[in-house]
Amino acid sequence: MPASLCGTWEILSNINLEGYMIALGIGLSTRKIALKLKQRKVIEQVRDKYVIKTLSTFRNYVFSFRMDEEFDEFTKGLDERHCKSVVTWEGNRMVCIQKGEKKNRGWAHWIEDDKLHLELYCEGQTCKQVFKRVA
Ligand code: 1AG
Repeated sequence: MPASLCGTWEILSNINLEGYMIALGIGLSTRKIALKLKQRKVIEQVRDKYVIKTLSTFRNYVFSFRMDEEFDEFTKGLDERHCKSVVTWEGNRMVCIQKGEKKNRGWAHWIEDDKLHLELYCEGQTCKQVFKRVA
């Protein structure tokens, strides 16, 4: 079982969120706001169900899933698209593939040096975020 991703995490670095948002078709004014946000990530697990919350003063994005089970994801408050998503473990990485209108879309979370890492990718753009544990 990989190191637990569960807990509350605060963002330390955020590389190429701009490119990722452009790939998702997010407009300029929303991108400007989004770039300034201090994101928090709260990851919870009850039995086989995970809840991942991305929190900010502007918007929150919350969803839940079971490992290895495809689910309908609606990226409410983000790019507002519907995806068929599935999350699996690949070694120590929690990997999500988001099938939908946007090609080559997904993300991966893992722990490295006690930090939570996240890569978000869409149509050739990758955003890389690192979080420190706060609880
Ligand atoms: C995600 O995390 C995305 C979480 O699924 C949000 C991260 C970055 C913003 C993504 C796209 C930008 C779209 C619109 C900008 C508008 C608002 C920004 C609000 C940001 C806080 C919600 C993957 C994984 C599981 O951690 O969630």
